Amino acid sequence: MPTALITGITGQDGSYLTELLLNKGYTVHGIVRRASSFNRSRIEHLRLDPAIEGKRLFLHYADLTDTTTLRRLLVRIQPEEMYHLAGQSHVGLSFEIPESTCQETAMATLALLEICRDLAKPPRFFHAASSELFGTPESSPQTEATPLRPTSPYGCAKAFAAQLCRVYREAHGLFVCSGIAYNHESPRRGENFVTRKITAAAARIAAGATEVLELGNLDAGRDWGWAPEFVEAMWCMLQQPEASDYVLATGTATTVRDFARAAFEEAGIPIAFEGQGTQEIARHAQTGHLIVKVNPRFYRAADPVGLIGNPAHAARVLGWHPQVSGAAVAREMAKREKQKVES
Ligand code: G4F
Repeated sequence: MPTALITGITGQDGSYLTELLLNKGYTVHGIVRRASSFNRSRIEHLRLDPAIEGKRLFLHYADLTDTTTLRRLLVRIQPEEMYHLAGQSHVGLSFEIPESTCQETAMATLALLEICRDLAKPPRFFHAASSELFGTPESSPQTEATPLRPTSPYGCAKAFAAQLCRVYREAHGLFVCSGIAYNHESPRRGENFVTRKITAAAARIAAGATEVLELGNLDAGRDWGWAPEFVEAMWCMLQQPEASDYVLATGTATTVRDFARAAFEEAGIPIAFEGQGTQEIARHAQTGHLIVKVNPRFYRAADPVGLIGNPAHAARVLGWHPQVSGAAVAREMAKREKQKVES
């Protein structure tokens, strides 16, 4: 059965992709960064399975900037497929730490492509690109042909990496695909992303916590999809006869405000928004209790506008048709979060 190597195996997408590949019979190798505390909770259930751990699932230490170790691993493992998901993934934070974001996201991708170029049998290579490539685009919805106009250091780094992937495909004949993924969420999202921040708070407040949820730009709209569906598309891309780039999106946008409204409603707390801009708040629609308030601390130096993806190419070639989007993502995440708090 095929062997796959995943960078970012401990993240949201890495964990869903590992489950998918193991279910398909793959042997999966994952690269993890050494840290003083373990951050493997998303794949712990797999590591605790004696039929999988050390038999079909192997973890290896390497840092994305440690090209010697990455090269050694690729030479030793000889994967048929490589999924490059790792890197600093918080857009807001990239304004605070632009250099390390670019090192991890842009330069590490280049290093991996260079290593693959030297291999006798290079793996099929998936690169996790992002809607942040488009930043604030001139047209909506965006396709694979929409001009890149990133608005954050993260977006610039992803644009650099995605362009290099195309160049290595065209110039060196490598099988390299970029998945231009719009926001995709799940209960495995980190709490520093707005969807999980909202749904986790909604579950705590529904269980009696007295906190007030502080958010940034409520007008921000995103094309939110369901992460387990996105990893299926990643796998499909590497099974095609030809490599290509694909927009992965649902084609609908929902504001942070509407996402929060749906999540709190699912948690049993109907909320009503009032005020505007940094003065905007949301109260419990019946009791009048303050539930959400805007804190300018969570605004970004620049925030993309008009990000909606057109997934027609993925639908046509991969047969990929995402089913869960926007408010349905909010409701599903809120439901799972509530079950977690209650259990
Ligand atoms: O949840 P977010 O932090 O996700 P963002 O910035 O869109 O990035 C995510 O999706 C990208 C596209 O797939 C990925 F490339 C990237 O790696 C990451 O997975 O923020 C979403 C929106 C933003 O407009 C932000 O300004 O929510 C707005 N927002 C409003 N209040 C907030 C908050 N974002 C966060 N994180 N926290 C808030 O309190």
